[in-house]
Amino acid sequence: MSIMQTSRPHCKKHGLPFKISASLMCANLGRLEEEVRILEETGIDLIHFDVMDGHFVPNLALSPLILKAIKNKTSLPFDVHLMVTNPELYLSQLFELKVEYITLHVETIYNSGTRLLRAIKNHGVLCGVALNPLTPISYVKYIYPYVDKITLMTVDPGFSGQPFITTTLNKTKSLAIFRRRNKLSFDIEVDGSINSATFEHVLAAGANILVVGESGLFSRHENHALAAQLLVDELKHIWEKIQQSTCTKE
Ligand code: S6P
Ligand code: MG
Repeated sequence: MSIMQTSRPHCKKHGLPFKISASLMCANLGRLEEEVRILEETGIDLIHFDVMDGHFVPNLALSPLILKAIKNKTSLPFDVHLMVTNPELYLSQLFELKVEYITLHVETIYNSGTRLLRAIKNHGVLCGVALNPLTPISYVKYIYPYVDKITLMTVDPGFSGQPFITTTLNKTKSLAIFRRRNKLSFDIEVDGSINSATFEHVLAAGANILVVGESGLFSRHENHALAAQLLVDELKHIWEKIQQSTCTKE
């Protein structure tokens, strides 16, 4: 096991000690129902659902209306990544839709942070906080008691297809060390350009939820069932390699 990983349950479907979260904005938007079913059958763990308001980020993406149309087409849990200036405007809709995770950006909740995080937890929803690449991880010291997951953005939020920001790797390592030293159990998720070029680095750094979009998943093959299978196979191979190299070092 990587020195950065705490002991994590292995997923029953693919047998790996980390989760794979598929970014739905990168799927075929013309047949979302079929796409979520394929992802479920192939052993993907979570649906990553990007909501953008054209204000916090200069782009628009999925919306609660689309979420309503597909939420009950799969039993996979949904993680709603809110890239919006006023996340509180969306919470009641998301509670009604019974999403499993809500992930807010720390940059949007300075004035009402713990109140919003507590409201999410009080509704029985798992709570994530995302940090932009330029946001220091020191904020985690103040929010960790309220969260189930910290998402480190490894690109600037707003678009798929951007290059990985390599300085975020040290943030992931530092966060994993903080988690281990304090015997905490929150998940560490990475989002943005998570693909064959970066899997090994982010896993060795301690991430245990990988958000895969265009570059990591859907561009592998036009048949997305096959694309997802190729991804799972590659991740198994990479995880084995990481374990072997850790054993050799010990
Ligand atoms: C970006 C968004 C992400 C993307 C995903 C795209 O703002 O939060 O979830 O959908 O990162 O993947 P890729 O492989 O194109 O970077
Ligand atoms: Mg996202």
